Amino acid sequence: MKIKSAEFVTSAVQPSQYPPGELPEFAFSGRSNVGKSSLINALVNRKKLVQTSSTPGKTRLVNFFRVNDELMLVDLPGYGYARVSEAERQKWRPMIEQYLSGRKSLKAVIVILDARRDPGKTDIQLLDWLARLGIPRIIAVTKCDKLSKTALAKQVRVIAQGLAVAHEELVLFSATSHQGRDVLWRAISNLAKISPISTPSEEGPPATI
Ligand SMILES: Nc1nc2c(ncn2[C@@H]2O[C@H](COP(=O)(O)OP(=O)(O)O)[C@@H](O)[C@H]2O)c(=O)[nH]1
Ligand SMILES: [Mg+2]
Repeated sequence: MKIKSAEFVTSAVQPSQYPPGELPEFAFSGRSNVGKSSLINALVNRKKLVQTSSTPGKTRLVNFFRVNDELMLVDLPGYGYARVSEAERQKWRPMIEQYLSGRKSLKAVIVILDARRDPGKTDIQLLDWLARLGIPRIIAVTKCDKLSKTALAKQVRVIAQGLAVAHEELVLFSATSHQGRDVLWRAISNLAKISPISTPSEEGPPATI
């Protein structure tokens, strides 16, 4: 995917504040501090399009980013951070639920897990919601650079088993090495029905078959 432009559009707490759903949309979800913002930044080749933080649990908004005027990337509030109150922790739930159940332009959710952690109840619940709503998912395991090859292979199986998915389904990612970036773009482009390599200016005449 050639990134020609990537820009912040708006932050929203409720559907009335969402931008018009004119472009195919992809949302990113995962527990706080999983590396969600870093993954989006790595995808669009920007260091700071999305704010990253070593203090988890800060993002309470649904943030929209437009890429190439072709698609929209959405950073959903992170869930399950232990050091905030239960009431605070529960705030993400209606926000995410509202977004997932009502957003017509949503093509898929990228569910992000930390390579070093076992999946939690909320991760499983999220996958369950998506299945029930009929929303396609892409499961990305990030921070892969933090584990040795052997440890990673082992942990990938643990994660797949915990989520009850085939381990081949997991996209191994690293925001530091950009491992998995192309695989993720290919999956997104396929679902958005846009070409991962060609851009309007690069497109030649249509190929004859
Ligand atoms: N080594 C490594 N660190 C990462 C990676 N992704 C995120 N981090 C770090 O993990 C912390 C949380 O990342 P952030 O993207 O803000 O997580 P978010 O809360 O899920 O948006 C930050 O200190 C990042 O620098 C990765 O792929 N590799
Ligand atoms: Mg974040």
